[in-house]
Amino acid sequence: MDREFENILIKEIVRQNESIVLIASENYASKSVRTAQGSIFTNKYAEGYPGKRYYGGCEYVDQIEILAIQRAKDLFGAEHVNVQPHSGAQANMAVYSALFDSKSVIMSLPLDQGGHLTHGSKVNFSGNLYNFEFYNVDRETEQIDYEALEKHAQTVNPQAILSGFTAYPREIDFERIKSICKKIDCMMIVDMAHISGLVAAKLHSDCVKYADVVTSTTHKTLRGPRGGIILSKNIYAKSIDKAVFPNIQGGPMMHTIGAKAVAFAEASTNEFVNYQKLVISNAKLLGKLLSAEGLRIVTGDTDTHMILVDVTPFNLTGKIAEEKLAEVGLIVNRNTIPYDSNPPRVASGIRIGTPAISTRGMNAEAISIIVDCIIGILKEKEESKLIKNKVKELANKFPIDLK
Ligand code: DSN
Repeated sequence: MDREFENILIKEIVRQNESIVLIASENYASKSVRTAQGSIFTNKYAEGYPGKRYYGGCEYVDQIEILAIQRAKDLFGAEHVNVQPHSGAQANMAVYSALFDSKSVIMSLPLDQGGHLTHGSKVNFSGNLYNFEFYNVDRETEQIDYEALEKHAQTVNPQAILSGFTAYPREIDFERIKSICKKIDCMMIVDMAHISGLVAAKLHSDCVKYADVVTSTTHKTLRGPRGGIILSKNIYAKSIDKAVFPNIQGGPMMHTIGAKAVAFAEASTNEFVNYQKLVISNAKLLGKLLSAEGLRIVTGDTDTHMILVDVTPFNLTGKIAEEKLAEVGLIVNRNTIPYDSNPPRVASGIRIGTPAISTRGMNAEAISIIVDCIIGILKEKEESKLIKNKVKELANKFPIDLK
């Protein structure tokens, strides 16, 4: 192996092993997934789709892509699946380019209330090329007010309502959103990147059943390789496939598509359902214990893999909290909270997720140690060196195979 590369890799293995990853969008892919992703399928060009490639020698990559598509269809009950998007952002870009033009109005939640960069932010292609109209969470409940969304949608008359968020801890009522879309005769688009593992395990309301088009990453709660997918009703299949290739992408990453196939099979097991149950119960417990210590949990609770924590009761900003926690090996990200008075670089909150620690097998006992460490460092109750040792000790009790 390249020495310089290996030296850095070893440091990252130690970092991942000895820190406690609480970033809601991160996880540890299995060895089978990583083996597939590191396989010789990386050597193959395969522009096009199975049976319709622009290169010779595609007989086995065709089999791999068909396998990934069939497994994703079975897992999510989707009519059509495109497994080629390199990322969630690429998946969203393909969907917009397939379905909308610059005049189309798409309703979405803004970035500072839990939406994603690709849901219409002005610093992103989405906000520059398309016409987004934002809905909001309610100031009091910090949750989506579906009645207000319906009224807003009736006045805006959008081509689509986009839901599925990056920093929204509560279950989304997809059935209700579908009924709004039906009333105003618009499309329903869902970006389920954060919750796709929960949807696969049937522990979250099912968006695939209701939405016209669903996008996702494959590496968050779904625990696959870093990448994207698009699920849709059959009537959108042709235009979405054309939008992915040849419109916005060239050759698909066949090694990643192979790893997606492996991950979809893993996600269809009972073991995966039990894992997702642990993800949710760990997140609920974290929220409860942090709230008992005086931190404010945005929306008061969680139904998912994440909590959003307002750190202002401790006179901290999200940025400072993130930095203090990182010092002792607790890795989170700063996050705006609804109607935040701080800009995103500073933010008043931190987002904490349990997918990665649950993959390590951490449960209630570990959660209470994590909470002690979080409070210890944020309240400066104990020397950071001591807390860092506790974090390392806990991490070492739950090893991960990263070789
Ligand atoms: N940046 C990802 C997240 O952390 O939620 C979403 O793409």
